[in-house]
Amino acid sequence: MVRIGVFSDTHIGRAVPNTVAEYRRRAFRHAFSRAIDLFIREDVDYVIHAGDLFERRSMTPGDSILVKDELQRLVDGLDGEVKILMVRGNHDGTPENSALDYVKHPLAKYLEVLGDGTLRGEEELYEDDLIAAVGFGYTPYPSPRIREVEGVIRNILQTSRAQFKVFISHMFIEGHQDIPPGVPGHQIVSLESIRRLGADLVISGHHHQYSPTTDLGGVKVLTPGATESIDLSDTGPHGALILNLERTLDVQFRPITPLYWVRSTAVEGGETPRPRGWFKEKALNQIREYIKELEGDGAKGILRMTLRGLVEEGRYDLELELENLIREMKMEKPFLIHVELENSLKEKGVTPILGGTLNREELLMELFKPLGEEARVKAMELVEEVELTLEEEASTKTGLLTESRRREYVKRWKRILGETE
Ligand SMILES: [Mn+2]
Repeated sequence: MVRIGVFSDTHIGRAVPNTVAEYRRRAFRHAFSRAIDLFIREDVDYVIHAGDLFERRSMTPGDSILVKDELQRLVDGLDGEVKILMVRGNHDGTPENSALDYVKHPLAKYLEVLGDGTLRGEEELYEDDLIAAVGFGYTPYPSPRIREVEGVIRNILQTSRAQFKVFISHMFIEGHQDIPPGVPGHQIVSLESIRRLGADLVISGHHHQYSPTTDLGGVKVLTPGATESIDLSDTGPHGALILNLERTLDVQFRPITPLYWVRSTAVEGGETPRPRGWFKEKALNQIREYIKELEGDGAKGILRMTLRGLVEEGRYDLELELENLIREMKMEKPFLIHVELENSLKEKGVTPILGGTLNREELLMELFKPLGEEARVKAMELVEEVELTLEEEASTKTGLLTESRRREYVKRWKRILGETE
């Protein structure tokens, strides 16, 4: 029997939101260590990480040392009888400048980073008697790219004489994961593309929620999800997978107890305009409830609270008032680490410029309408790319990109608008 420990999206170095940066950094480190504990306890033969090991833009030297030490602890705890396979995620950096290099070299004997060769169309394979593995590193265009290299992948997997053929990737898979709305088609890979690869097992990171196994008749598709809430709105549960491979594949999801609770809640005002005090009262009650639960459990926690509805006046004053009260509550009740307020209130009599019911994609479509169909598609693509780049590369202090990076996008925007320089 072969035992494989699988995890993904550990985002070591993530420190969002900024107000509780160091709490969050510790929480991601904690989850990583608990996953390593699990793999040692389960005496696994392989560990697979499906990308976003790090969050490169905010990671510190301490973060890479922690990961290196923890992987070394894994190797030692299993008497050197383990192989670690990884692919690069969008937060690990580019193929030329990947944070995975920080741990790859010190652990070279045990660790193999796969996937960037495959993206270039090369035959890249990890292989022993038991398993053959092909990786597929992050690309913003996985759907067309996988079609281009599918022949290469199928060929090396088919020629391998290993017992189990594994494909490791960092991408969205249609019909398997619950993909958030607004993700463009070229970022979503179809199950049909997956089926054609010739793998027995397909593992994908990128999606932060664990998805139960999809069985394509011979091909099993797995998403372990993240080990900790990446965004405060993530519901979890978060954890790692233990796979037992014999004739059949047995998949077990093992939750990881987080270092701090993360909870998301909302105060819903509905369509009726309500006074400020109404929202304040509801919000404070929900926070008190949360504190009670935390105290009961002896746990510390972060609460994300969305305010929605129609307020009679002073939506920003309300926010300030609440923030002051929350500050006092935190001093008094140290179980409460932080409340992240999302103020989505509308004020009575103030109509938004564009209809308030549009979702993000509809709003962009509306905004770019005057450009005409062809330019509109390009503009939407540009927005999406800028958004992704901001998330991966923006300075954690200013939230901005470097001048040279910005210039690239400005140039493209001008081209879309029909200007040539
Ligand atoms: Mn991720």
